[in-house]
Amino acid sequence: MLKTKVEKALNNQLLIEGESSQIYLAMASWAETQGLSGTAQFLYKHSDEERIHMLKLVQYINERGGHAVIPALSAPSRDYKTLNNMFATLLKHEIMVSSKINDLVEICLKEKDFTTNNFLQWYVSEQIEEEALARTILDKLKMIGSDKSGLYMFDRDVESITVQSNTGTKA
Ligand code: OFO
Repeated sequence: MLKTKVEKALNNQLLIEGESSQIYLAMASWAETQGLSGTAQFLYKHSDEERIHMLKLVQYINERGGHAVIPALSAPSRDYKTLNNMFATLLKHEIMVSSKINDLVEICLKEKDFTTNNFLQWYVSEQIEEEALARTILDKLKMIGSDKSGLYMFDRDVESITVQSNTGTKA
């Protein structure tokens, strides 16, 4: 049975993951309107992954005798100005998510909920990978600068940019 404090914190994380999914969906839609179809596909996929992060939490909370409450989600920004700006926003968002996951782990340890701590370790590793991926993409965009053919190739290849292809840590 989940302790109230842990259940509340997990429900809060569920909201963050749901909002992440909406943010990436908004980014995908913006990219598509800019003719960046590769980037849009990358972000649609990322949005689906975030929804799965949320779903895992919903099921975990309920399996442990809690109640996963499905929250209202706030509207994400609709305009991201430039690709660079959008991925910088994405990285900042992932850094915020990582810190929320760390806070959640801290609560579990304080409450001696080692099962939930164990469950959360998947999110801890996932965050390391997601931050690394966002940094890799930003580095690439910095290199490209305003070079149109570089941007064309970036958009064509972004779906295959993975942490493994750049750091050797993950597919
Ligand atoms: Fe982008 O990460 Fe979920 O957890």
